[in-house]
Amino acid sequence: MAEYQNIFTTVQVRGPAEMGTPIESPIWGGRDGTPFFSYWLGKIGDAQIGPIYLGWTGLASLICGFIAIEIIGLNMWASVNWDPVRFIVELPWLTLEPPGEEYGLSIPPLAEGGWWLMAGFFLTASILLWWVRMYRRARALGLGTHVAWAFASAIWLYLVLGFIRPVMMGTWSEAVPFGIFTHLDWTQAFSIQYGNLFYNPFHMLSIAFLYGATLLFAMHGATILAVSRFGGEREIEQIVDRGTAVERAALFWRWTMGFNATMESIHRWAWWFAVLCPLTGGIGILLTGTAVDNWFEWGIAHGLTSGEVQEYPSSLENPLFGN
Ligand code: 07D
Ligand code: 07D
Repeated sequence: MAEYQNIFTTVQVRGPAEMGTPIESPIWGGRDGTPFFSYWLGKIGDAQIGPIYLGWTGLASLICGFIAIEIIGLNMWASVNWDPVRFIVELPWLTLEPPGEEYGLSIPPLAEGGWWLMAGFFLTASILLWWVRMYRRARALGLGTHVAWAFASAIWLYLVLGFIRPVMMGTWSEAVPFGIFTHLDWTQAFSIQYGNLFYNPFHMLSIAFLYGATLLFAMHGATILAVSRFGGEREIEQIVDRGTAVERAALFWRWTMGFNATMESIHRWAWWFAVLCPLTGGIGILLTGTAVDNWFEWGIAHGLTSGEVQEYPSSLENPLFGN
């Protein structure tokens, strides 16, 4: 009972900290920090904070991530003459740009993209090391490695955007800048330069999985909350007993739409939709400029559009196609 909480039973019972299963680590003791309890975090999750497993890959990842953020941040700060107020106020507009086209895939001077290349290297090292950490922690706990592989899908899109595609195009200048609004400008420019990304079928697939993942998450989250009055978020006994929260949840969907997922399959639905979003997206980006130069023309050639585009609002000129 002490560990049972839901939104209706917000009583926080304090017992001794739960240290988790013992682990063997020949080099490093493994977990750091004395656990403590947070009332407010207890409102949205487990009130116990720590201990955390740092380990070598975790430590190396944090160091690389810190170096990357440091390079990006200091370059941004330098760009406003080291003025701390402007740095904070203008942060969303500040940027660290990739090298110009003239440098191809060579290493440019620091101020002309060299810092960007270095930041990218450390950010990538940090992300990959974090992936190794996730994989290894899952293995250490005897889990499947599903979380690591889902993360790998996001890393795939990230690598396509910033490394694989630029290498295939023969220039770092194709890559994404490090900046909050400039990366949006890049996204917009990319779409226009390659003829409107909406006609890229893999962008379509990626969007379908993005929207689908949101829908599934809403349905699943709502279903479990709806049966939490019967203890639906609890585990095994709910899954095997008749008349339980889980059976009601399943019946709800069978009655409303004829079909219901199972307690296991709903999580496969969620995993695949989420994973397929950046996976298909990465394919779409990789094809752009390498196999297909203009998605609008590709759309005409493959019958997606006649080339006649209805303009909205009809009173305005369309800046993409001219009039
Ligand atoms: C809520 C989990 C927490 C993560 C957060 C993001 C940073 C960046 C960098 C100061 C859902 C932390 C952000 C560490 C700090 C500097 C230089 C995840 C949650 C809160 N984008 N994008 C954002 C990244 C790309 C696009 C926001 C990263 C592509 C559009 C944030 C990458 C394209 C919009 C951000 C990346 C693209 C955004 C909120 C990497 C096509 C928005 C993100 C590494 C895919 C939205 C101002 C969020 C926005 C937004 C981060 C890549 C398009 C700054 C780290 C190049 C259209 N992106 N993005 O909540 O408000 O994610 O922008 O690939 O409208 Mg982006
Ligand atoms: C970015 C994966 C990498 C992130 C990693 C995380 C850190 C920080 C720190 C926790 C998001 C690293 C994290 C470093 C950690 C802390 C604190 C995943 C990322 C590894 N689009 N579009 C997509 C829509 C248009 C364009 C995908 C919609 C226009 C480009 C998605 C619309 C133009 C690209 C999507 C729309 C355009 C995309 C991204 C509508 C611009 C991409 C999926 C309604 C004018 C990307 C194939 C994703 C892609 C992408 C949605 C419109 C351009 C489905 C809904 C036409 C260039 N768009 N888009 O998961 O894959 O991203 O395309 O108009 O590159 Mg788009």
